[in-house]
Amino acid sequence: MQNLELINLERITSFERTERGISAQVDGEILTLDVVKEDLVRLAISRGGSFDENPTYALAIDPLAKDVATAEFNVSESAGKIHLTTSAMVLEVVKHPFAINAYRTDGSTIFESAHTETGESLAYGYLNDVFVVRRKIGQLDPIYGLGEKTGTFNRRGRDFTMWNLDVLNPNDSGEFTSAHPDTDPRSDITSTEFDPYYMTIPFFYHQDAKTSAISGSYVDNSYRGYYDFSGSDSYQIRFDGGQFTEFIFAGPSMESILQDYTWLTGRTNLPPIWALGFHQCRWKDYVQSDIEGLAKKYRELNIPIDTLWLDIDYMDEYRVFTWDEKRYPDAEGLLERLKAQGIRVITIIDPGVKLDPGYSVYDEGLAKGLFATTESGSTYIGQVWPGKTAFPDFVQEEARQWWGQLNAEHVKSGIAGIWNDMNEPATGAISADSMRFGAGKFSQERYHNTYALLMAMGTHEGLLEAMPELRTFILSRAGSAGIQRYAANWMGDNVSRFEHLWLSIPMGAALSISGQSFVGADFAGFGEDATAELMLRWTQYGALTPFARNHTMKGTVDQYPWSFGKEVESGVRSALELRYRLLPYIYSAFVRASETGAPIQRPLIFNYQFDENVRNLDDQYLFGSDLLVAPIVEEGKRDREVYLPEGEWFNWNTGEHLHGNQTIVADAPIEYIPVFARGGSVIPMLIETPQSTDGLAPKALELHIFVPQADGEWTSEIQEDDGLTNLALEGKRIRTTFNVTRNGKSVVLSASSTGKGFEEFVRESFEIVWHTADRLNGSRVLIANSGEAFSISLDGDVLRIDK
Ligand code: MIG
Repeated sequence: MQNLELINLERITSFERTERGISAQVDGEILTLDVVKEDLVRLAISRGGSFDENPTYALAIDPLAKDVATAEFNVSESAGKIHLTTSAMVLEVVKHPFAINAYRTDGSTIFESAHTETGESLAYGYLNDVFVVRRKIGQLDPIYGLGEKTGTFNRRGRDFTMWNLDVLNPNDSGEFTSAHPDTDPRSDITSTEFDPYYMTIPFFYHQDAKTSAISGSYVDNSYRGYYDFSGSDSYQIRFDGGQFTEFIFAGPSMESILQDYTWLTGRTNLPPIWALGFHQCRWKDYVQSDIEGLAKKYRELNIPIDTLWLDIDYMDEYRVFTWDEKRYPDAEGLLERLKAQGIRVITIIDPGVKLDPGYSVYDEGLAKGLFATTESGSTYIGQVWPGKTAFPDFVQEEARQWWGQLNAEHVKSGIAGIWNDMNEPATGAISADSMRFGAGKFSQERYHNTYALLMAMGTHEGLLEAMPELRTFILSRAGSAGIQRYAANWMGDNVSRFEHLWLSIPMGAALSISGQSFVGADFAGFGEDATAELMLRWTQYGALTPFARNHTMKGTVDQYPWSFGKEVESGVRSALELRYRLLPYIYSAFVRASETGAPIQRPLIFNYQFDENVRNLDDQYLFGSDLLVAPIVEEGKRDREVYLPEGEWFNWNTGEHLHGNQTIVADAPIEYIPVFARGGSVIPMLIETPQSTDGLAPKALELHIFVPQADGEWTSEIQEDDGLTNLALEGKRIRTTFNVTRNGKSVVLSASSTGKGFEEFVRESFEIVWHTADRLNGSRVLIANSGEAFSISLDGDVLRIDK
């Protein structure tokens, strides 16, 4: 990052108390501090003496609106400092040299402005459109988050650019590769350290290495930005435009910060259950009968699958919202026949609209003035698959509505969901710089990073219009803060290498703690040829990530489950069968994510914040709150080290009972990867593997109880609902909370239920499977249950059931 001759803000000359905090004059600019909640404040500094009042699209709510309850606060002044105090924190503004510091009520630091050795203020500097904020950091303090970034989960020691990028396009990535010498991995777009990537989320966590306390920072700005954590005692945040608006999360728990962050920027909608099934995609010039053939093959081989995806070749010469009728003479019939086999179809939609007078989408966009323009007012032209293309100006609400209607029309044929690609926006060999938004008012820089979010917004509305009773499913490549409200994200064009399998572990975990929990990477890699072993290892891992899709690039070897011989085929089948049997568990994790933001693919630090051993752990993660997954990330490995955090763990594959706080070596024969269940958890599973989620209404569910040796109490939860409509939000569901209590020899599993139930509900029983450290392992009891409370106790050898 180049060094700038910044002008620093130096002196507060006056201040006043406002309805929500403080407003102060600082060298001709206005600084505002607003209390949102007792542990969440908003800082803002004007540009040229005024604030940009246009709302950003990232926020799901206006946190300063009159109807949002605020917390009590106090304003006081002493010894050249202004204090804004809530019950959880105090913000301290030093008048000269200007600095802002924040502390929790117990005195621990949330953040502190940096200054030079001679005391010069580095709290806020600017130069023309750029602003820079510099803060102190302890030498060993980890940094987490920032969404879709490469490299290790701990971001410390590196710097990052915030700019949505079509990574594989050399026209766009050249600027970034050429910034580094050939010896630097960042000079290679396929390296696991290349930066930037497809998405931009300026939200990070700063952990105090000594106390493990965590604070959070979200800068609500969509211009190009830079975060530099390479310094030993300070870090810097820079944006090249817009105003400084930052939300400060006092923490100290990562969980509460994420809850607040997702309150601000929104949470994952409840997804349709079929989106949690297995997805088969491939970029290839298929014809209709190929797709029918794939469905047939999956069913013949008894490999579960929920969707087949159509990449760009289904379109008529890449014109969006059309079908190539030669390749797909009877698209509707195809969709119907697949649906009858429980298979849904998702089609790709790029934002680039072919410049083609006579093509209705182009004509309409042009006539209504809904395409992005250049400074002179003419339609901006870029390049995507159809050649020269125009781009919808999604900053205009009317353009989003129009796009929504086009999607609504498109899915009427029976398409279940939409895949948004090239939405960085990617413009091929033509630079996007001159593409302007808001009918020419705004620069590319201002909304570049927001483009995919706005596209997803419009698409979401369109799907709701076409299928008002159903939950929507959109998959997006690019994205920014808030994208989780509308779409899932896959991690773009990775390559078929073990190191890219690894890469997706910290990347998925980081996205998940950055608000986007519906994530997954193409398995077994998009570019290059997958080997049999990579295919199997990646499927075993991918089956235990939130979004599970096999996808590969045109021209690479086939990577269907059956493409690598019988051994891989049966390994892939078992991996996918495990996912399908775990669907009640996975679905319940999504329900929680939609309610609290709690991640599904979790870094261990989320649950074990005080454990120093997990700070730099990025080759294992928690899948939901109760399963620990340790993928095989190297060719030829048949075992690996696994760190088990505190508590007790059960090896999922062997049943072995293990104590936490230790690193073990777990077996990983080619048949499976290491997975562990947390002691005290209740993991719900389907008894039989369905071939798809379509029409799924099991009569019985298995509950796996992992009984710890130590005394204690543990809770888990499962939600059952129709999986398709939003009626669950009105209480048409059954939510069961399980309690496992151990007290000496006595173990009690009790359950309570809430919810009104739903029509499709047919469950009549639970089959309880006990996992203990000793002889009871695997023993089963069937209890009648259709959503009522129950209690079972195990006292020594005696099992008692109370209803
Ligand atoms: O320039 O639609 O990331 O998943 O298969 C390539 C073709 C365009 C990039 C996507 C990839 C997709 C491919 N697309």
